[in-house]
Amino acid sequence: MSLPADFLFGVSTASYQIEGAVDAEGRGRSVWDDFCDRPGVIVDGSSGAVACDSYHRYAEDVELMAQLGAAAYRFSVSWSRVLPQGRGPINQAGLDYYDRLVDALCAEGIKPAATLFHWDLPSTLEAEGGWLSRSTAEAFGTYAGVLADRLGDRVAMWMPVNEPVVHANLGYALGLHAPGRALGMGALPVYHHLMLGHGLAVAALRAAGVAAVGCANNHTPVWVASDADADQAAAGLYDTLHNRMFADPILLGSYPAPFAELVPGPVADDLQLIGAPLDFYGFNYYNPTLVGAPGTGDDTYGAAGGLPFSMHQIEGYPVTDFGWPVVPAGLTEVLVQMKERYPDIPPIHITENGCAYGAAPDADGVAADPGRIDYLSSHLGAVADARAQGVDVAGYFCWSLLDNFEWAEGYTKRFGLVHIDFDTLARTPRTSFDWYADFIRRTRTD
Ligand code: PNW
Repeated sequence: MSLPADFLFGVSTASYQIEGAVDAEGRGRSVWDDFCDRPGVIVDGSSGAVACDSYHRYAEDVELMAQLGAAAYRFSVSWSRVLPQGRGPINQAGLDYYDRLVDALCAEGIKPAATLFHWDLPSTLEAEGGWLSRSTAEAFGTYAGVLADRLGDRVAMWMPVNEPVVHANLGYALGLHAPGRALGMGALPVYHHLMLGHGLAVAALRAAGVAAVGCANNHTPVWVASDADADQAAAGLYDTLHNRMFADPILLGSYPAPFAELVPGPVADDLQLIGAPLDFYGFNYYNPTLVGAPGTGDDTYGAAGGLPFSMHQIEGYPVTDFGWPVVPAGLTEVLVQMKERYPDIPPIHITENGCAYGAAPDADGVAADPGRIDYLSSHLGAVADARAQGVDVAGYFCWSLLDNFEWAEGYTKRFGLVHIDFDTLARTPRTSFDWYADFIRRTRTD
């Protein structure tokens, strides 16, 4: 059970979660700036206004990655830093920041891997309906071309949209993330426009001749709460919504039943774009999901939107600081399932996997996080198991390099290999950082 010497090891972050500098040189506002201004939506009342200040401290962060031995860095570009109005005039200072970051990575031999949209939509586009509007998808395609023109000669991997399912569900169906709309099933146009945005971005990136284009979809094995017919039906529906609604159009060029008929717009033409071949399939995994019929579980999802399923707590596994169960076998299970469902899937990269454990430095400056070491080692083992069963997994990006702004959880959940003191912004690598560095080194040389 091992990984090959050429396996791509990386770390992952996202713009609004680490950059700070929200008032820097020409940056426009994003929906996350606006959302954080609403009272009560972020548990600690915080925002990403400063976060890790990586906009100013990126050189230190690249140095940490060099120490780690990371071969790739997945970061995201803030759309409103580059195009303050979402389209139209370019903010050169914003583009210059990503240019410097990419150069610094290349100087260390670290492959830049860029996500174009990790949830921080320019506020001007939200005012036009955000992802409910087709025009947002069109603006996204143009934005992708702007980035390809400037960074296409050096960025090794491109991922248009991070986790469309999480953004659509939490941002537009449930209202727990920006832009804070609680539309329930009324969020369906968002699903399609995120996919159309993906397709238009892929076309723009291909036209510019960039190195490799993929995606970054969240997947979860869906477990059924009981054998009851109603539970099985609800779990099947949730599986379709979470695992197939964004993978089918990308990999098969069609939407799955029963949602296919409900998707608005000139869908047949759009699917041509959306189903264009990719060089890799980016895959984010955290934990399995246990689902039953509405009214049978905690009902966070069902109660919020009158949705046709209900979420159950998974018992019998260790949990992270987030309360998420640690189930490495779930990663093998869902990877094997992907290969069965999509035999022609391109090579998979795990574009996110990680856990919240908040260990702070002790009096000797040691931040010991054995829980994260267990999590990472067992999930890397799960990747090796999937490979042994014939799934081509070519890379793994740990979420995350740094503790950061964890969306509605503010700074209360810490996912970093590196601890951040949010008062001083001091960076302290945890013991998991040393463990991962050693794992990378051993895999490369064994
Ligand atoms: C991902 N869920 O979000 C995101 O891509 C990251 O920005 C985030 O920091 C990380 O995972 C940890 O949360 C998710 O409710 C948010 O299933 C919520 C869920 C999954 C992923």
